[in-house]
Amino acid sequence: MADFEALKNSVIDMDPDRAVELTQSAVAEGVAPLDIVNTALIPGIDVVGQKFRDFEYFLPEVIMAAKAFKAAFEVILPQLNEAGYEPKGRVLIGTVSGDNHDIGKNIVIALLQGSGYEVHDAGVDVSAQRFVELVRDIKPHVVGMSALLTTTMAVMRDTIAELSGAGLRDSVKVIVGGSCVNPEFAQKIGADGYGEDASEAVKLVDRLLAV
Ligand code: B12
Repeated sequence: MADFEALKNSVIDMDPDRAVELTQSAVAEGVAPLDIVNTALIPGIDVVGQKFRDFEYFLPEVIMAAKAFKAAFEVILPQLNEAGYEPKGRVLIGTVSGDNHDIGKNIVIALLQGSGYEVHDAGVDVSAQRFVELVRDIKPHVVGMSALLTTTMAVMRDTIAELSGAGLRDSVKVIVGGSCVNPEFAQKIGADGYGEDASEAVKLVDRLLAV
């Protein structure tokens, strides 16, 4: 009998080896991959997000828990694909040009993947032109931009302008985040939304795509 509670706790306890072991045995028992994600992994990372907000967990704990989550998710991913798993949507996300901070972006990616999105990581130091190229290639439903440096915030505005110039603005929802950005700035540059943290990012994408 698959131990969902133990698997959930392995994410909360930041234990990738245990997470992989429990996921492998659940898969071997024939548990549906989506059940593993929805019943154990997402509830686990949700608790981690909550602990982070409550200052009970700090950055190292979140990164380790995200690693445990990712390790288990990698075991399941081929099964999900075989099961004809349909992602909820496609998201492209990157840190804007001039900015190399990626810890927050990576947490957003882990939570979006965990909640069923296909996420393409554009990496860091991504220029407006590069975002446009990637939107053309990947055709995401949502583009997310992260910035932590006030000096790089303007790249978000430039990217939206470039997307409009390329005739692509209406084909994607644009969301922004990072500690130097706020809802007023998002509105001012014509983004479709702002997410304060990774859980908010997931809720925002769900809302924008109405899933
Ligand atoms: C770690 C860190 C670094 C690391 C980065 C390591 C890495 N791989 O990311 C290193 C040491 C390399 C670094 C370098 C620099 N840093 Co630094 N750094 C930080 C620090 C301490 C933590 C950032 C962090 O990871 N926070 C934790 C994550 C989880 O939070 P987050 O990024 O905000 O992400 C959350 C939300 O914002 C949101 N989110 C994030 N992105 C997105 C995107 C979307 C679409 C959505 C919806 C949501 C969302 O969800 C995330 C998860 O909840 C901050 C200070 C701080 N307390 O914020 C300074 C800070 C950001 N750094 C700063 C500076 C100045 C620099 C340097 C210029 C220093 C220097 N003189 O060299 C360089 C810049 C290098 C560069 N070109 O990018 C300043 C920025 C000031 C400003 N406002 O402009 C800060 C604020 C420190 C300070 N108080 O002065 N830094």
